[in-house]
Amino acid sequence: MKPAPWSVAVEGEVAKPAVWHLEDILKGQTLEDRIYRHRCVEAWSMVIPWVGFPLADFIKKVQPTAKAKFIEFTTLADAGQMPGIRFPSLRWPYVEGLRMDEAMHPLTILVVGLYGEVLPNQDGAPLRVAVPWKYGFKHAKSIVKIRFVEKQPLNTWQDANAYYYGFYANVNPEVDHPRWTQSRERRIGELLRRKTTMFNGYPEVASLYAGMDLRKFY
Ligand SMILES: Nc1nc2c(c(=O)[nH]1)N[C@H]1C(S)=C(S)[C@@H](COP(=O)(O)O)O[C@H]1N2
Ligand SMILES: [Mo]
Repeated sequence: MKPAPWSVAVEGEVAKPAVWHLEDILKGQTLEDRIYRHRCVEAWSMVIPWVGFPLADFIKKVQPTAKAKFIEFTTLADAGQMPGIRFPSLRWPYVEGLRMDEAMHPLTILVVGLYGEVLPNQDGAPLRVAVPWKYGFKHAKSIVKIRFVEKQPLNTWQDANAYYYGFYANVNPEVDHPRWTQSRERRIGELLRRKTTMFNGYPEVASLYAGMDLRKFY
């Protein structure tokens, strides 16, 4: 897969719809090391040293309108470079989404690197999102389009199996996957399973969900 040159189309409820070259997205942007816990919906976890910057920084530049309630990420689906997508295991391209307040939260980052190096192709080069209080599948890799929308987007796993996978996908030890418990996780490199913590141990996001039934909005 060729991660350069790369551009991202910004569309929908936004003051300045445009195609952004990756260099322009990064222009003047300070990159930060962010060491995050990463929790897979399949009950393993690891600690990941991302390199990136707040998604909010980019959102402020493109100026969403008052109608923008959600953000939708569409990712590269190029059968020439990605022969695997000829196998219709999922409906491609892979799509993910966040509510605007989740997207604007300072913990939500656009990622361009890993372990202090440029992001490898398999980890979502050249641009992916990281949302550390949500299961890994919310982390859209190789983003080619960012769309601001009024209605909640249909993300790929919800489309594939809405009973198993919801839109929110917040790490929650009290809401089990239909086929396994989410109360524990296997941290890669450790022998014994550890307890999973609410919002993956990021309680600062709890206020985003005040009053919501997180069993219903899983
Ligand atoms: N573009 C894109 N991003 C994606 C996916 C995908 O299929 N395409 N799959 C998601 C899921 S379900 C998982 S498990 C991880 C897989 O990341 P990995 O290939 O680094 O293991 O990426 C997430 N982001
Ligand atoms: Mo996955």
